[in-house]
Amino acid sequence: MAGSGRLALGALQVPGWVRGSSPAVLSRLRDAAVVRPGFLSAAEEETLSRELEPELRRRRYEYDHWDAAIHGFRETEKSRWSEASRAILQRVQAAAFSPGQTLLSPVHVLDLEPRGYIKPHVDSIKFCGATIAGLSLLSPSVMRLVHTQEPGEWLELLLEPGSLYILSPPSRHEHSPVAGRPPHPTQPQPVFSCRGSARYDFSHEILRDEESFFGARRVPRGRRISVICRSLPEGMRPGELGQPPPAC
Ligand SMILES: O=C(O)CCC(=O)C(=O)O
Repeated sequence: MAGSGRLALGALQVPGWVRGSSPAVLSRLRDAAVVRPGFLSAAEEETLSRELEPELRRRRYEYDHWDAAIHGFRETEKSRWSEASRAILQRVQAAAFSPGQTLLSPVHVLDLEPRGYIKPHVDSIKFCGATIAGLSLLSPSVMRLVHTQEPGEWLELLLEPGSLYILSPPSRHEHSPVAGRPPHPTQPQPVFSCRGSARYDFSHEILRDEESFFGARRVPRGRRISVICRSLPEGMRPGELGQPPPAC
């Protein structure tokens, strides 16, 4: 498991903000779970935090619904942004989404209090499309991805404030490592191989403070705000989607 993997000698770290259980997992998810540290400048981080604070402050933190994926959080879905924030979100869109992907509007904003955390979950294909991209503000945190069938296969992402993470399916050009070789040129090409998909084969979670380690490094958790852009589920048109749950 990832928790004991913290001490496992076999755990690999490539580069400084991604570590995984084996070279195979790191290589398989290389393009499917990406972190871009320092994506935001300090001024951009400040712009987003300042804009979000009044809206978030009006809401109460929620705790302990037995089946809830998140503990100690408040949230908002935000459609109207200042011009400065819109420019940041456009940079996220350009960095994380392909031109053909339609983004879900509004943007989801999640505020985890210092003891708050997100339990392991696999995103529902009903509410989330192929790609999610999240900006982290205020506190560092660790996102852990664990294979749903092979719990020994895991990846951890160090999410510093100002970083962007992107979870997406492997590119169309990749092929399943199970098959071990590319499909024959005459075979129909899959849009993407689900094997190795960080979105659907792996659960993801944000670790609670007591478990917040990146390898041997303690990552103390404070209040964390994430600004999450999601693509529209396959085959769905804007406006057709119901209210997505806090962690979809
Ligand atoms: O807060 C985050 O960055 C993660 C959110 C999440 O797990 C989700 O939207 O499915």
